[in-house]
Amino acid sequence: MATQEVVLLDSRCSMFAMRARIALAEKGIEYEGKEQNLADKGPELLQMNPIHKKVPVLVHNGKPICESLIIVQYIDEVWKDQGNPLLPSDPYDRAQARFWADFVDKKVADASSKVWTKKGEELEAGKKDFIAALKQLEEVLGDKPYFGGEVFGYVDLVLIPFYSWFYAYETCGSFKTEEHCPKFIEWAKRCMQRETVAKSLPDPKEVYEIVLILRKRFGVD
Ligand SMILES: N[C@@H](CCC(=O)N[C@@H](CS)C(=O)NCC(=O)O)C(=O)O
Repeated sequence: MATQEVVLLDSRCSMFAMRARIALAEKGIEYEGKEQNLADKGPELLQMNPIHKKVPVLVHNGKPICESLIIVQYIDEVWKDQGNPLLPSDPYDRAQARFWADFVDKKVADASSKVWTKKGEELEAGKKDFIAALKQLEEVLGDKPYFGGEVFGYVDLVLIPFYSWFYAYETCGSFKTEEHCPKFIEWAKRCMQRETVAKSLPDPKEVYEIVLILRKRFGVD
């Protein structure tokens, strides 16, 4: 393959950016990571993602690709001969994997954000929805080691970044996920043994520090 210039507009504790980092690691792609200040967005982010103005953005040979699910699929397609295929080859299995990735974005992301940004009844409702979404995912996982079956795949990659936020969710919401969803935690620990995942996720305490700052900024604390 000709020389590739790969840049990731990144943010260490963004679960969406973590997805891009894991996918790049899975394919063994060398890239330049550029940490963005989301409280004061720089010109490169605004130019490369003028619609949403969010990270991650993958800039491949000068051209931007936005939205983490699209970025991961792009990486899987462009570097298809490198490393583990992330999406299944069968069209039906691929559609199912995309469905559950969409479920993660709609249900897990939404409920989990309520767990650290809300209080009182809204917090309780967020916790309930969060646990319900994880229980649903446990059902999908069944007895398989990964959502991808015997191998780590697209849904595993899309979901595992949330695990680095569990300490913050549990501390803010005073609950233990493991008491409700032990199989989910077993799956998460299995994924964390994978080098590509372990090196792409931040320390949960680092996430918690940021959550405390954001809670003050949003007026939660
Ligand atoms: N749907 C987007 C979500 C990306 C996103 O929410 N990124 C956050 C960081 S976790 C961000 O850049 N926030 C800045 C802002 O909202 O102004 C994706 O999957 O890439």
